[in-house]
Order: sequence, then structure tokens, then C-alpha cells
Amino acid sequence: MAYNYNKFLRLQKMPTLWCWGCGDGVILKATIRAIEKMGWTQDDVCVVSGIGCSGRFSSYVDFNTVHTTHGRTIAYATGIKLANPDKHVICVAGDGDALAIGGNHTIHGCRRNIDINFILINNFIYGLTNSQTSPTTPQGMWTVTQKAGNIDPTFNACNLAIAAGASFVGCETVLDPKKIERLLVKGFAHNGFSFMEILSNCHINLGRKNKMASAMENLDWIDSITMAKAKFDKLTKEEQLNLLPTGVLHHDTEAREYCDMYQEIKDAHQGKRAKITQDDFAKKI
Ligand SMILES: Cc1ncc(C[n+]2csc(CCOP(=O)(O)OP(=O)(O)O)c2C)c(N)n1
Repeated sequence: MAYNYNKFLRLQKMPTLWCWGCGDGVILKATIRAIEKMGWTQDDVCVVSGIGCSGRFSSYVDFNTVHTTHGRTIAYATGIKLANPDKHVICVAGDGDALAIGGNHTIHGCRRNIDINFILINNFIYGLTNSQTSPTTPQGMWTVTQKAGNIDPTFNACNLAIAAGASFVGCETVLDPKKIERLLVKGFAHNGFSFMEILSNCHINLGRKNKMASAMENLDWIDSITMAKAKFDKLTKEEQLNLLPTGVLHHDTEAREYCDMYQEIKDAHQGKRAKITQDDFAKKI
């Protein structure tokens, strides 16, 4: 039986502004399925998105939503989560939004390990503004700002998130919507900062000038640069170059979550628990 997405969609906002064949719709549907799998209601969830094609996400889903400024999803989400720790906060941001203008916010969200579910839609380009280089655009690719080919080295977003302290990090691609759904369910269930990168196609703004003008060609390219973590781990360092592993890449269940620690401080102030000592939150570096 066909899955009924309508109860979580703002149908009056349809059709979306996304191009035909864009992966953003695949991610949106997987997110709705994952939310339903978690048993969360519309009121339990707050979706915060930035600016970009990916930023339109919050317009189309019928939860509490905030469509905020470019690169600032985590700042808003942090405030929302601290004031409403019972809500499940989901941020959606593009690679430009999350790693360029919002890069600083992203690393500090990871560092704080606050219980935010961060979905990075990485289409390797600035989509909405028509093809400027992003921090994940592969070297050599044409962009409107580097017409002879991008010379900037690229970020590996998941490695960045792990190094910055995110306690759950994973990656999937729009080639396999079921795997996206499973990754999101695991990340949503994790108490801490869940960084979930989904590699997506932008055949219009990246593909047309880089010999992958159709969605299928763009997806074939994504397929060629990704490999399941178990297989990836068996490769030599040299063989791993230019490949991105998929699946759950890092899961630390011991790291303390920020709202929980904040609650303990509030409880101590209100005399509901013993005074906090320096050792309570100390972690060996
Ligand atoms: C402060 C600010 N700077 C720049 C812009 C212009 N702008 C809008 S979206 C965007 C980049 C979009 O790329 P990305 O974040 O990768 O999202 P996508 O559209 O690919 O989903 C830029 C530079 C803006 N809206 N606000």
C-alpha cells in the first residue's frame, strides 16, 4: 500500500520549487517516514531550516517550523532545544549553509553535543543561487565562480563533525531512500548531536556543466564516489582517497548531552539536587 505522506505535508505549498528529479524530495519523504517510525507527533517536532533549496524543507512539512537565516540553523535550534528540551529538533541545511557561512555554528553545535538532529543535504554546490563553489564542490569541477575548474580543496563533512565532537555521525545517499530512513531513525533515537549527511544530486546547477546533466548521470557519479563503511575500511589509505564511506561512521553513547547537563545545573540552583562540583562535568582530555 502506498505510504500516505499528506498528514505531515503542507499541501497548500505544493508544488515545491525543487527541480524535477531533485534529491531533496527523497530526503523529505525519508524524514517524514523516520519521524513516524519514531512515533513522534506533529507537535513533538520542530524543523529548522536555513536558506537555499534545502532551506525550503521547513515550508513543506507540517510540524512546528522555523525558516531562518542563511547558516544560522544551529543558533536557532540551540535556543529552541534549551527552552523546550522535550521537543525533537531537526535542522536541515545545505552544504553552503552548513559548511560555508554556517561552518562555525556547525562545529560548535557538534562540540556542545546538544541533542539536535542535523541533516546536511550535500549536493556539492550552491543550488538556489545557481552554481557557486561550495566547501564540498570537488576540485576540478566547473562552477559559475570558477569556470576553469574549482581549485579549492574540499571539506570531508563527516570527518569534520567527528573531529568537532558530534556523538553520532553518518552518511547516506539519495540512491537508497530506505537507508536514509534507517540512518535518520538511528540518529533521531540518539541523545546528543546527530550529524547526518545525505549526498544528493543537483543535475541542474552542478551536473549540466560537469557532464552529468540528468539526475541519473548525477546519481551515477554519487554512486562512484561512495562505498559502504565496512568495505571502505578494508581499503588502503591510498584507495580510500576520493571515496566517501556510508552508513553509521561514529556513535559515542557515553558523551554527555548538553541539555541534560544544563538541567542538572538548574536543579542544583533550585535545591532539587546536591550542589554541582567541578568534577561533575569534568572529562579527561
Ligand atoms: C547572509 C546571506 N548571504 C548569502 C545569501 C545568498 N544565498 C542564498 S542561498 C545560498 C547558498 C545555497 O547553497 P546551499 O546552502 O548549498 O543550499 P542549496 O541551495 O544547494 O540547497 C546563498 C549564498 C543569503 N541568502 N544570505
